[in-house]
Amino acid sequence: IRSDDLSLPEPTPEHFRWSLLHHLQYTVGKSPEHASKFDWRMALSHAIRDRAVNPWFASTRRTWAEDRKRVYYLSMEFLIGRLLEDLAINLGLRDVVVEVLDGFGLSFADIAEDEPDAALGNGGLGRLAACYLESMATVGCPAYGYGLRYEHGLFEQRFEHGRQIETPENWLAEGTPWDFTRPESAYQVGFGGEVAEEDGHQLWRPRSRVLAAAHDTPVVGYGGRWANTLRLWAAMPNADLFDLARFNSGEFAAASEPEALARSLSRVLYPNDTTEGGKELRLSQEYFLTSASVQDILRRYLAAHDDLTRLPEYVAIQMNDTHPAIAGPELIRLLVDEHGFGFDAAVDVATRVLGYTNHTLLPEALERWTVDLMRKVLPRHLQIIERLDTQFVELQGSRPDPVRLIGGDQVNMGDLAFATSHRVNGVSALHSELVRKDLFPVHDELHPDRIVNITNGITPRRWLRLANPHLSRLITDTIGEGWETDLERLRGLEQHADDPAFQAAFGRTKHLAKEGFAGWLADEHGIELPTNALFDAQVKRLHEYKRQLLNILWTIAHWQRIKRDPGAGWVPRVKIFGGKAAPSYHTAKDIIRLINDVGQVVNNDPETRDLLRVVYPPNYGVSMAEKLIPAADLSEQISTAGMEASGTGNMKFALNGALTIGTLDGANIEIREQVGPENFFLFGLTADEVAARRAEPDHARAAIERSQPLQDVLQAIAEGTFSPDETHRYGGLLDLMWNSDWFLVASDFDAYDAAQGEVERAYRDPQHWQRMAILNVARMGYFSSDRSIREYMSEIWDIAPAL
Ligand code: DL6
Repeated sequence: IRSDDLSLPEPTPEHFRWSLLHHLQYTVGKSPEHASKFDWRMALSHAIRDRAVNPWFASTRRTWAEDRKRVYYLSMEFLIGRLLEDLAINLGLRDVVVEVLDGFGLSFADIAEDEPDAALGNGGLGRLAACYLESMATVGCPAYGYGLRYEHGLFEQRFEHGRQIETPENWLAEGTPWDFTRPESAYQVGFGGEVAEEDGHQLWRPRSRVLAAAHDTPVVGYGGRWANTLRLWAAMPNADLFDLARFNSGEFAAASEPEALARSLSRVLYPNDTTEGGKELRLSQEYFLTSASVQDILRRYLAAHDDLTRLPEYVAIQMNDTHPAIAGPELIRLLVDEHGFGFDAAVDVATRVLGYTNHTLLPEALERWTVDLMRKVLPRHLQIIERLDTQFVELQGSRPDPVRLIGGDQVNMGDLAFATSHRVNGVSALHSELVRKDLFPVHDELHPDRIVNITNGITPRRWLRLANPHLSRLITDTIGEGWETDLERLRGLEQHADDPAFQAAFGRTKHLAKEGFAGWLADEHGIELPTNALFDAQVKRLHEYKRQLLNILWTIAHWQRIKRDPGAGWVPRVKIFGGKAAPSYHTAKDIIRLINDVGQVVNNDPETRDLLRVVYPPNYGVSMAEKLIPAADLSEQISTAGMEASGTGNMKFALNGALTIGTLDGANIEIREQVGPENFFLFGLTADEVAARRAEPDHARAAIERSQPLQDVLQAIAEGTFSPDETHRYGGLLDLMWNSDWFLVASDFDAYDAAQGEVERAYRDPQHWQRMAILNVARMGYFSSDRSIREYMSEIWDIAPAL
C-alpha cells in the first residue's frame, strides 16, 4: 500500500468535525459529554497534526528522490512556544477549526491557551532557532533542526515580596501531542574512558554510553507546501545500567542511580554550571546533542552515497553559537577513526560542511572548558583539538603571541568553532563588524572571506499573523494577501500613512490589542490597566547590559516630576517589564526586586496612579510576548551600545507598530535605517564612545554629578523610599552606580531622559504618532526571517530552495 492511498480528504468542516470526534474517542478515549478542555485540546492537536503528515512525507520523499542537499541546524535551544495555532495557520485550517469548535460551543482561543509553552530555550538565541525552522519550511529549504528534548524547560518565575523565585517547568507533564517517537533512530554516545593506540590507530574506549532516542516533530511552512523535521534527542539509559540484583536485595535507589545519571543529560535546560559537576553535565549535554546528530547525519548520507569526501555537496551543518562546537572534532573523529580518513582530509571535509553563528561578544558567554574536564569527558576529542591547535599556531607563522585553540589550561570553543568552519556569521551589521574587529581579528586576517553578516529576522506568521489578528486583517484588507511570505509588500501601507481614516483604523487595532492584553492581565494576575495610557514595554532577559536599571531609574525620575507638578499635562503611561534573571545572577535579581518595589509604591500613590503604573507580570515567555507585543506603543531597546548582538524583540515590536526608543546597538541600527530616523527615538553613546567613556576614570560619579534628576532618584532609593522596611536593600546597586557603572547607565541617563521627553511630545499628537507607527510597520519587511534564511542558503549553505 502506498501512503498516497491514505491521503486525507479535503479539510471541509464536516470532515474536520469527524476527525476531531474520532481523535477524541479513539486517541484520547473520551466522549464529548465527558471531555475536559485538555481532552479537546489533545483531540484537536491530533486532528491538526494529521494534516501535517502528508506535506511532511512529500517533502521528505522529494528530498531523497532528488538527492538534495540538506541543512542541519544544531542548537541547544529551540524556544518554540505553543504549536497548535501556529500549525493551524500554516496549514490554512484556522477558519475551519474555529467553525467546527464553535459547533460544540467551544472557543479556539480558550483551547489554544491550554497548551503549555515548549520553553526549550533561554531567550533570543533559542527563539531565533524556532523562527529559522519555520522559515526554512516556508521557503522550502530541506532541513533538520537538532536539539535536546529537555524534560524541564526554562524555569518558571514567580515573585515573592518582589523577589524572583524559580520553580521547575513541566511542559511534558501531560504529554505532548506533537512528536513522533522513533525507536529505530537511536545512537550510542560515549563518555570518558581512555584512548589506546592499536596498529597506529587511536582507539577510544569510553567508560560509559548513553542512548540518544529520537523524537520528531514536523515543522510545516506557511501554506503547507513544505515541511521539515525537528528532531529532539532524549537520553535513555542502556538496559544494563539497571541493577536488578541490587533492586531485588532492597537497594531500590542505588539500583536506579546509574540510570538516573544517564537520564540527567536531557533532564534540564541549562543546568547551573557554577559548580564542577554542573560544568561536566553541560559539556556532556552539548556532546550528547552533537554526537547523536552527527551520527544521524552520516547514517542518512551513507544510505544514499558511499563517498564521504563529497559530504559537503550534500550536507551543511550550522552550529548555533559555540554550544555544539564539538561538532568539528566529532566529525573529524568519525571520519578518521571509523571511516579511514587521514587527519588533514577529515579536517578539510569537516570545515567545508560546518558553519558557526556567533551570538555574543560577552566574554562570560564565550564558552571555555578546562583541559582537565575535556580530558575527563572527551579524551579522544582533546587529542584532536590539540592537533588542530598545533596546526593553527603553525598557520600563524612567526606571530609572537599566537591565538590558541587551547590557551593555558582552557579550550576556547569560539576559536575552535571558527577554525573548523568555512563561514562564521554575526547576527547584525554592527555585531559582525565587532566580531571581525574585536573578537576574531587574527582569524579574520588568516581567513578574510570567512566572516559574513546575516542580520537576524523573525517569522511574520507567528509575530504578526498569529499574534496580531486585528492588524493582520487590516493589512490584508488594505494591500491584499501575500505579505505573510513576502513581507516587503508591507511597503504598500506607506501610501496610507497620512490617510486619517486609515490612521483611525490602525489606531483601533492597537486599542483592541491593548484591551486583549489588559483583559489577560486582569484574568491571570488580577492587575487592572488603563487602556488609554501609553504602553511602554521592556521585555527580555534580565541583564545589566540590557539596562532595565536605566528604565526603572528613569521611571522614578518621571514619578518624582509628576508629583512635583501633577497638572502639567502628562501622558498617562504604563511601564511594562517582563523577563527572567539567571538564578545565580544576583545583580539582575536585585534589579527585578527594585522594579517590583518601585511598582508597589508608584501604583499605590493616589497622586500619580492615573498617570503612571509599573507592572511586571511574572514568567515572561513566548505566549506572553504574543499578547503584549501587539499592545505596545513604545519598545525599549536601550542596551549599552556594542553589547546587544542583534535583538529580535526590537523587530517584533516595530513590526507591530510600536515605536522604538533605543541606542545605536545591534539590529536597532538597521531598524532605524529602514523605518527612517524620524520614526525612531534615538539616544545614547555609540559603541566607540562607550569604549572611550569607560576609559575615563570616575566616569560614573562625574555623570551622576552632572545630572540633578539622577541624583534625586539615587537619593530616593538610598533613603529607602521603595524599601521602607529595609532602607539599605539597594546598597549594592547604588554602589555599582556610583563606583563602577560598566554599562554606563549614568552616562546615558540624561540623553535617555531627553528622548523620553520627545516620546511624550510625539504621543500627544495622535495623528503624528499613528503616522510614525504605520511607517514602522510598512518598512519592516527586511526583518522577515525568510530573508535571513535565504541569505544563509546562498552565503553559507550553498543550497537551492526546493520550492
Ligand atoms: O541572535 C539571537 C540573539 C540576539 O538577538 C541577542 O542580541 C543575543 O544576545 C542572543 N545571544 C545569546 C547568546 N547567549 N549565549 N551564549 O543568547 O542571540
